[in-house]
Amino acid sequence: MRPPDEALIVIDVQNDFCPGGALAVADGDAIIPGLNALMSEYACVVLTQDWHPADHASFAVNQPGHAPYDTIAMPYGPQVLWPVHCVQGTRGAEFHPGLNAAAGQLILRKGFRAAIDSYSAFFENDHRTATGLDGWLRSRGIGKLTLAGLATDFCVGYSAQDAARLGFAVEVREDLSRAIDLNGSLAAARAAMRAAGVALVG
Ligand code: VGL
Ligand code: ZN
Repeated sequence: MRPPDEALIVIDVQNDFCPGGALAVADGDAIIPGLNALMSEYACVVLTQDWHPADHASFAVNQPGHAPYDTIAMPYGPQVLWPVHCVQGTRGAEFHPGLNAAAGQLILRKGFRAAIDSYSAFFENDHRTATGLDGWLRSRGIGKLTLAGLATDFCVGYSAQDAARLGFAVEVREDLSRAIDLNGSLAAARAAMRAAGVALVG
């Protein structure tokens, strides 16, 4: 087992991000056996779940004149528009059935406010609205985080950068993560994570 001040955060391993899903990440399901094995090493495991209302502002269908993967200006900054995905209560929003979700002690849902997206598990995309995860981890004595899941260049990447800025020691298991890689987003996310002090391992 890992030391008691370490936690594993498994990001968005949901049906819609796996092959056959609405926003499928190439090979997204290939990481699941490794994630299950890794979860068994940690006394503290958090699972995040992208959890959007059907009228969510990040869905291209809700932005007339725009198509998926366009970027638009939102009041809180640039926002990539996505196909409809991870709608609350749908099968696409459920964890992949192969994931041992029972190992998670906290399921943190994010992106549930229609007007704002939330890639990071710590802050919504305005970089100000907190999810409360920082306090949850701190009050459990956690200081070191391992992150893995989907997608490396969006929810894993933003979560890792925020965690490092909040003062956690952070490593991202790249071998247990997969990327969307939109217009160079993977290279950009890797550089931004490194600049924030995140260790890219695996
Ligand atoms: C994600 C795009 C939209 C992710 C979530 O989990 O990385 N990406 N919503
Ligand atoms: Zn989303």
